[in-house]
Amino acid sequence: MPTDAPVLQCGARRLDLGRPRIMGILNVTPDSFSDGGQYARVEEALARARAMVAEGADLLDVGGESTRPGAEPVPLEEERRRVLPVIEALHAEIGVPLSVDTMKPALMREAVAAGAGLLNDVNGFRAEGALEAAVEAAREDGVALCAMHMQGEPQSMQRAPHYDDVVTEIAAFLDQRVRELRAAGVPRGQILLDPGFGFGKTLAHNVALFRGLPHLAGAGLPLLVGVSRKSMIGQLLGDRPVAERDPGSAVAAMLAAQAGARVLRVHNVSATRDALALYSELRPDGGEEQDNRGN
Ligand code: HH2
Repeated sequence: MPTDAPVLQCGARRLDLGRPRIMGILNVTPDSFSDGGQYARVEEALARARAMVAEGADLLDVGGESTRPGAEPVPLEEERRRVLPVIEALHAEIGVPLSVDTMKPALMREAVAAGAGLLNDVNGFRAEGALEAAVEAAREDGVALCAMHMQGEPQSMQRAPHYDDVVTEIAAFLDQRVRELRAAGVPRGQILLDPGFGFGKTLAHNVALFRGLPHLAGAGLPLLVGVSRKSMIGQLLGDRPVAERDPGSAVAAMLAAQAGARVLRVHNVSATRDALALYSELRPDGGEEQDNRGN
């Protein structure tokens, strides 16, 4: 489904959303649920980033705090130490927009100074000072903001999530975030929204939400979807372990694109690129969008 924001302004860089885009995940953490510890050193992170861009990543999301269910919060100083040198090095070397995955206002500002063009906050800019920091960066530096829905917080969010109507409630939450950002002066072309798969949601909630993606996309702002390797993929495939969830994740990314998502946040970039390319070639309407074969 088309949106009315075909280009996302990410600081000095721009992301054309005329076709679905791939956000490669770069977790510089010791404990992320699927790739923790693999890219903790700057050189390892850079090598991984180069590989993802070569495979077709259109932007990279650098995260220094795992938000998997039950994860312990990371102190600011430690998150800084993990994330900032990687963003600086990537900014100097790699041309795609860079996103920072953080809930901390101080780190948001510092990451933008280091070269990040997108602030990705799984907490939807609700921590004290986060909205102010994000709005300031959006207005002064033209960075994009991704506001995600989460019920509860990572440590406890999967204990007993509850919704009367998950799609309606999350649509209302996202709408409220947009109103606040717009009222604070953030242009529409700098806003991305994310329903937050797996963040305070049971399998049934995640499935209902996925089926509701056309409804969420219909609100007009570009949607980011992150289901890569998540437990919903494992559960829907009969308790598939994390290491075996990439084919399912690629199919889910393709289905999300078909339902209107504009940015797919994934670990396995090449599998996602192939799935999106085939979708673009084989879709029944003949494909109105550009192809996905190149970068
Ligand atoms: N999911 C994770 C982290 N950040 N950001 C957005 N916008 N949307 C998501 O769905 C999302 C996100 C969790 O996945 P991952 O980064 O692989 O794991 P961890 O939190 O353990 O580092």
